Amino acid sequence: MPARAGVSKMEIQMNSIVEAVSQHAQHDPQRPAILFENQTITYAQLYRDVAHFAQALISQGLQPGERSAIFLDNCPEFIVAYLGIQLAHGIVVLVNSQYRQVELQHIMTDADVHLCITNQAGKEALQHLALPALTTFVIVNDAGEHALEQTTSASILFADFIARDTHSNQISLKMPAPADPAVIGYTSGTTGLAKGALLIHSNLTSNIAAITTAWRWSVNDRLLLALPLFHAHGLLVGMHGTLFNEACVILRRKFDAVDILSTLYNNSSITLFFGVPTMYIRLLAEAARQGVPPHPLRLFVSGSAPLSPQVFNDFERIFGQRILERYGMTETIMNMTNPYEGERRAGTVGHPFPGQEGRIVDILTRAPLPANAIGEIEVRGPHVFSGYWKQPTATAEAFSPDGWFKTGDLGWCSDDDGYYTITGRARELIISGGYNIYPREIEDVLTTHPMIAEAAVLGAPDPEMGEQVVAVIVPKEHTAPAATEIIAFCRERLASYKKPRRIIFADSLPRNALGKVQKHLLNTLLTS
Ligand code: MCA
Ligand code: AMP
Repeated sequence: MPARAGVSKMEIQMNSIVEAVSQHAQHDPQRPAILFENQTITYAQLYRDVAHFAQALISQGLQPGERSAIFLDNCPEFIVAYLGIQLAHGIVVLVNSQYRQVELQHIMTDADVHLCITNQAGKEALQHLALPALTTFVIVNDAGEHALEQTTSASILFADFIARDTHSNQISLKMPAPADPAVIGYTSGTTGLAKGALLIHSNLTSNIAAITTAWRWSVNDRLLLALPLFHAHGLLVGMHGTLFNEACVILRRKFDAVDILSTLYNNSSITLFFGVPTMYIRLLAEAARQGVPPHPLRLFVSGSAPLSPQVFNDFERIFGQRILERYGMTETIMNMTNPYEGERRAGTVGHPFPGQEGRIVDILTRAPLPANAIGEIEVRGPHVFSGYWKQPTATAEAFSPDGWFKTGDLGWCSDDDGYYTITGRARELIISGGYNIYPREIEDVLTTHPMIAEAAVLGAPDPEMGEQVVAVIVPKEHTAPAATEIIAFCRERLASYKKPRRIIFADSLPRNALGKVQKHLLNTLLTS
């Protein structure tokens, strides 16, 4: 069982992140946990709000295992709601704040969400959909006084929700158990409909304990966090690591290279920064523009997408530090990491975290492969999720008979020192700026357009985002809609980052004898 850094393992037990926060609040109540804009939130304040949020949910009728969604950009209320739902024994559903009609309709229905913590704009987007089960909105007022609305039974301001019923503060709270369900992260799939990956509390605590050991996270660390909290990277690594270790996070609403660079330059208390490769590319460009590199940090970490050796080397040259690249997934949180001490090797993701395993298997026979051979990466350990929400068949297909999780990523493991290198993907997936985009989801939307007969979506290299979305369109009856109209059509229905950056018109799509589109043949269109 994970223990707090610097405190005897016998003395303290943490079966969940919320239990860690509760213990830190007792141990050092005035220690700052979250710095956000002009607010400093201590561990005591954080736990008090979390407890009130949990009590308000229970008095509202929340049942153990019931799902509540968070559809918000980064803010302290996100953390309070996240931990409060877990303390009330509910399950948190994470929703990317850019999601629109198609994603929102699917996730809220699939997870059977009754209560959503969001802002006024988010509530309006959700109210336009057919979601009869979603009856309660807790509204974070992030747009100033003008956004204040009347409290009703269906809609209550966040501040009123945690303060509204002094009697509910008497409700006694019980910490979640290690095997209790904690959070569902939706991750898209080949079917076009996202699947909910259900993580239990012990997945979260075991993984953050492994990360703590590997990266030497301690109470003295201060993380500058501009990753979105609605994905695993920002929440289950950045925020969890901070709260687990009684450390401090400087939380940003969103990433802005100018702000990050000047904060790193001016604030020497920061020890950690985590980002996706696009963020490092932007920081390098901004450092070149300003001509001033920041002070060195204890650790810069990159993940969610491949970090090119070029960016790795440029960063070392300009910032004087080697980025630590690691590899993760929503279903497993963190899988592999370059060493903290020892060689951080460009283009590799290092070794499995302590207490976790990795192997390479043949993609067809599923037999383990010898070192240096390319195959599919499989992982095993206490960090691996318990299954896809309400999808027993997909869950069974995702695991080998002896419990290895099939990541869908291709790679190899070196025979001399066991470093893993990711070489590609066994599944069709575009990663743009650290966001996963499944072509099928966009193709399904495109083919609902009245003037489009067929559509195929593929990824093309992009110097800043890594990859970008390209759509090949076969119009109906020779009258093609304008490319701008096709892009607007996608943007209205899906998160804006999924919209095609480029549209290519074609007379037909190349198909094999079984009728499957041969995307490798379409790749030639990208260069023409
Ligand atoms: C924003 N836009 C994008 C992307 N982000 N387009 C393509 N790819 C993107 N990633 C578009 C918006 O749709 C919008 O278009 C315009 O850019 C401006 O939006 P804005 O929000 O201002 O963009 P930004 O702030 O510049 O965002 C770039 C970003 C962001 C900071 C790199 O994409 C980001 O935070 N990425 C990190 C994602 C992440 O945390 N992934 C982890 C998941 P328009 O104006 O036309 O509407 S993977 C994971 O969790 C696993 C466990 C792991 O291994 O980490
Ligand atoms: P998600 O499903 O959003 O959690 O994204 C997980 C996927 O991101 C993995 O399956 C990989 O394809 C990719 N990924 C994460 N970290 C890395 C990395 N360091 N290098 C290459 N791909 C990565």
